[in-house]
Amino acid sequence: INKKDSKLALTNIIVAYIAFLIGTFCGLLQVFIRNKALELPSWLDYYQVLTAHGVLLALVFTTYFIFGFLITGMSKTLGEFGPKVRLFSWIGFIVMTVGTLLAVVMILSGEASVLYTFYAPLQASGWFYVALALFVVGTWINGFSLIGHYIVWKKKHKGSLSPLFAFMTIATIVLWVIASLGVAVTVLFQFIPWAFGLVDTINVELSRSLFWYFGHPLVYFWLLPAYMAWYVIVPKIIGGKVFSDSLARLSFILFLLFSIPVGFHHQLQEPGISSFWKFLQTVLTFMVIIPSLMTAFSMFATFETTGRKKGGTGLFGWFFKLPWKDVRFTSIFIAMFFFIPGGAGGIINASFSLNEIIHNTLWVVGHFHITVGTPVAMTFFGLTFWLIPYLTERKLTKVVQKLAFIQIITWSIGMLLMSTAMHILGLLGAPRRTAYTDYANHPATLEWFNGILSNHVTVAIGGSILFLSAMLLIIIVLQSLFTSPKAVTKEDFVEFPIAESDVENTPKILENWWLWIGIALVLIVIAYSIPLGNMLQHHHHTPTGSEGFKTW
Ligand code: HAS
Repeated sequence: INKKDSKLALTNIIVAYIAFLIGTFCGLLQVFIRNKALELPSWLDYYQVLTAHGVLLALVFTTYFIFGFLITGMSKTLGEFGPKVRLFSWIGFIVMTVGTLLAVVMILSGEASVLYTFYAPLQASGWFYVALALFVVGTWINGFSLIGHYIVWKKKHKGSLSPLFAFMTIATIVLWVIASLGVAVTVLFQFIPWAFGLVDTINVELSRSLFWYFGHPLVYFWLLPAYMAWYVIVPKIIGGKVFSDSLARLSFILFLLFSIPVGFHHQLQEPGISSFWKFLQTVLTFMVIIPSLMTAFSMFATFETTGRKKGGTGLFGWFFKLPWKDVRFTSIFIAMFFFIPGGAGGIINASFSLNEIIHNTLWVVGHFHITVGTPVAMTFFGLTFWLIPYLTERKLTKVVQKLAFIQIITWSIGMLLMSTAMHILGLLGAPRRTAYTDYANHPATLEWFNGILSNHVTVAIGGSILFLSAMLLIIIVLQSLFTSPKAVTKEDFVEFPIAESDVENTPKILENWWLWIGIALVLIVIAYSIPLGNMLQHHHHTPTGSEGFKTW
């Protein structure tokens, strides 16, 4: 791609990996604190480290990496950026980065130990919320510049469907913009006035609801770029084609429709929302599972058809024809594999009354380490291995490939140990998010840790292996950025793999954005308007609300 575009993409990816380095280090501290093997110095607090870990990995690493990947793919599939698009992407990057730096300063100075979910009644310095607002506005500028690039392409190619990669990028950005309106509203109208002392009270239930209106689709903002790699890049690496262009597009449209009106499934234990609305959103949550099941089906179909084409016979012969020695494939395959228990866990969480057993326990922490922490993160690793050499025009050396194998295997083992322990401890009742990591040594809690898999040692061993794996990844990133030899011959150049996708039978209606955005908004209004209206009203009539919440 154009050099100027690759510089833009690389800068985003570099920030992602700086966040990854600090974030994973905080993760290491985390497991040792839980194990009581480490006492933090007095100027550091448990919740501060936990906040840094969550914000840097779940929010900063993911978002920057996603933009790096989308920018590269959009420049590759739709052609190089025009000067305006490029300028806006840089402005977006700068606004995001000012926000990120301010947020990191606030967290490190102990002024924002409110965890990555930051909802009320926890309160941070007002500047932390200003930082969040800047970050979100930066993503919008970045997102709209990608939409602008797409519109320019569409105008030049009237009547034709856009390439699958571009279509999926737009769906992801639209999802993000609609979702982040919720967090923007709560930050601007609730948190900033409250944290700067302009008002005395905050409507806690409303803030949590607006947060989760955003917080759930946020997880699909992480997942969809990973799915883009699964749908568009993996088939090319294994020598096949996209299984079905319409299926792929339809699944992204279903995410757009059903990702947002489901936030209450994070609030099933909160008393301020009536069961009817919780149940409605539970049903919609089950709708958003469908596009993931479609994706699983599509992946199996791609693997089987490609494997058979390569001569695999019998029931499972095709399986052995897949390119297992190619780390670009194996990494993402393992990522997919982790999503089977990850997704099943999600279905358990969403199952209304079952949620009572797992809510606020370590199970949830286990769940998100095998959703965002492996399927998504390891897909991003799998992309990193070739994406950075592609952008720096360096070789993907044998050494890097070997290191990459060790990296993904250690990550898998670490995650398996750590998340299994977390799931079991959670079922036994161990709470998440508490600095009382020994649970005051209560006899009932001590028993939790007697199991072979369910003890803090397993978590600590898992966490340490993960940290080593993270450092390996940093070495791979540094080598691909600076020390791998420059590509000279044609074979040296690393390709950006994009699979062929037949659009002949794809209905044009799938690219009718206004239609889908319209339906998405209707669903949001149905799921949210009455319960949010109730929250606004009830707060108004709560006489003791103000002082009560202030002292929480
Ligand atoms: Fe979740 C909590 C429900 C998916 C992330 N989730 C969280 C939190 C995070 C998170 C970060 O209903 C914690 C938030 C906090 O801090 O409080 N989640 C779901 C459901 C899904 C789901 C129904 N979650 C995700 C994804 C995430 C993510 C994706 C990140 C990227 N989650 C919940 C609920 C809670 C929750 C409740 C609140 C819990 C509480 O009470 O606090 C679904 O989207 C899952 C659908 C997925 C599938 C899997 C399909 C499988 C595929 C792989 C195919 C494999 C292949 C390889 C082809 C149905 C696509 C095959 C190879 C072989 C060899 C077999």
